[in-house]
Amino acid sequence: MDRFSIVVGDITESDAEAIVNAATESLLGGSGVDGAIHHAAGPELLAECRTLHGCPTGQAKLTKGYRLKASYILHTPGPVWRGGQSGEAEKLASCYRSCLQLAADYGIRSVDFPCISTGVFGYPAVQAAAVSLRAIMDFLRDHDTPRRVRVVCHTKDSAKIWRQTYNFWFAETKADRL
Ligand code: AR6
Repeated sequence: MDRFSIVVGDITESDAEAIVNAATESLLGGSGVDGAIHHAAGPELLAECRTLHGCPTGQAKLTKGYRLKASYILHTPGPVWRGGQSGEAEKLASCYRSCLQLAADYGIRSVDFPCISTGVFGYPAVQAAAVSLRAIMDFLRDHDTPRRVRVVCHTKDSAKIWRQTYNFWFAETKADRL
């Protein structure tokens, strides 16, 4: 899938047209990637977020990117991990689908995601990677926009998990290419 890749980095430095924020339902900022994005985008971001009146888990809302290189931010609150029997997987998949659908609606050509829910919200990394990759791949199969999607892992260890999961489930085999 040449429209998709997994990279290591700081998503606040992304050159994608839109980056995704692993937000909280209030959309009023927090720690982790949310805090880093608000810090890098500047106070105008919080001012716009206040006008949005929050966002339910699994859905997404769009703001401008302000001082970021990215033109837009897609804010999505991921599920809190409660052991896996509380609809976490469906909600996590919904975060990715909602962001990608919003990007498609706005004609956004490139989107970078962080590993939603895998920090403060405690979603186990391997399970999150499998669910998230399935949601991304299903969307890209069915839609032409966005053209490019990346997962920006904050650490090499997390990128290793995502790449192994991708290779196990999604990498094309030689037989697929024949
Ligand atoms: N670039 C890329 N990834 C990052 C960055 C960065 N600059 N900083 C952290 N990560 P988290 P959550 C990774 O906790 O679990 C906030 O308080 C991090 O290593 O940011 O969805 C919100 O306001 C991890 O893999 O988000 C919510 O209340 C991933 O981003 C809550 O935390 C997600 O970790 C959301 O929790």
